[in-house]
Amino acid sequence: MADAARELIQYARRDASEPQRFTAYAPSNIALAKYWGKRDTILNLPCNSSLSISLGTWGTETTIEPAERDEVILNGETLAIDTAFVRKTLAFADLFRGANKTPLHISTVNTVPTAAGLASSASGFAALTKALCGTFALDLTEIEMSLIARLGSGSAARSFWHGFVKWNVGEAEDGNDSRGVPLGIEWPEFRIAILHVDSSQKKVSSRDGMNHTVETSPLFKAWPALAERDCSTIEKAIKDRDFQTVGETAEANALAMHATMQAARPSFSYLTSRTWGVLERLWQAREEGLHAYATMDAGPNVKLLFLADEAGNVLDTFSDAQVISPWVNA
Ligand code: 2P0
Repeated sequence: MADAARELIQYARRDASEPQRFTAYAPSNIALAKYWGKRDTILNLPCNSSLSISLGTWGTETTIEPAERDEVILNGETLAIDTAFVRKTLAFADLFRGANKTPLHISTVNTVPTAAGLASSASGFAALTKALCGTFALDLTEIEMSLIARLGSGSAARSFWHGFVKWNVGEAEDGNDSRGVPLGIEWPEFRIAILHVDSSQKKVSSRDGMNHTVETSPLFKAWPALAERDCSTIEKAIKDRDFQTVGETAEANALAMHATMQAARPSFSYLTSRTWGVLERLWQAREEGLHAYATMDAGPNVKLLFLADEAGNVLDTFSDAQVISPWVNA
């Protein structure tokens, strides 16, 4: 499925040393300009560029070591070998371990509070890629690892750096130019707050939701150009430290993405009545002067974007908000 990735991995193998124990961490990320829709569902090539902010100490830590037989552990619990998580993890490890299939013990710990509903495939596949590179002594740059992790989950391409990261849409058929690039900009006052709405398992996976939208939503036709424009607007506004444009564009972009799903046939939505209740509260508070904006992903939870000096006001309006400082301890 991924000949280019296999070649890259083969090329990067430094020596024939035995696989070794290795631990790696990758932060989770939230897109300010969303990835929604693939032009290639095998290689996870997107229809548009996207731009995210990483969540600092909220992410995934993965430890890999050679073992007697394959074993996959998630948050301390050994998983049955036929679960979807194990199958996906081992299929991805196969890209690295080649024909001799070295048995591996793969332990994944999500450092995201479970209630936040953010334990993501993005940090998971990024940490897994880094750990596999360490275990098999591969000399790959972050950009190269981002290309490989994209094959596991698109949004993982953005989880190799702290701060703002752009995933360029790329043009190449094999996807070699479709990977994350850090903007290299620090904005220490930037804050994200998670407003927890519901942690029940989503009914439509983001992968299925994306594909169904591309195939059936008449509104999707407008999405790639709009998303590309929003991505550029947000990138420029970040460079200009223009928070209002970042917030307004990110909120509009998220709502436009969710509108493409509502127009799908049949329609579906990750947003619930409670999500809309939170949004109405936010919009009311904004009319009264609160300087915060919302974004939502493939689930009902709301993420607020604001600057440090608004943190008190955000907590006055949403007392249960969990505030993340992306640059603290990152
Ligand atoms: C994003 N999402 O940009 C968008 C916004 C969800 C909504 O990336 O099929 O798990 O593994 O490439 O990366 C979630 O999709 O999908 C996602 P696959 P992924 O963050």
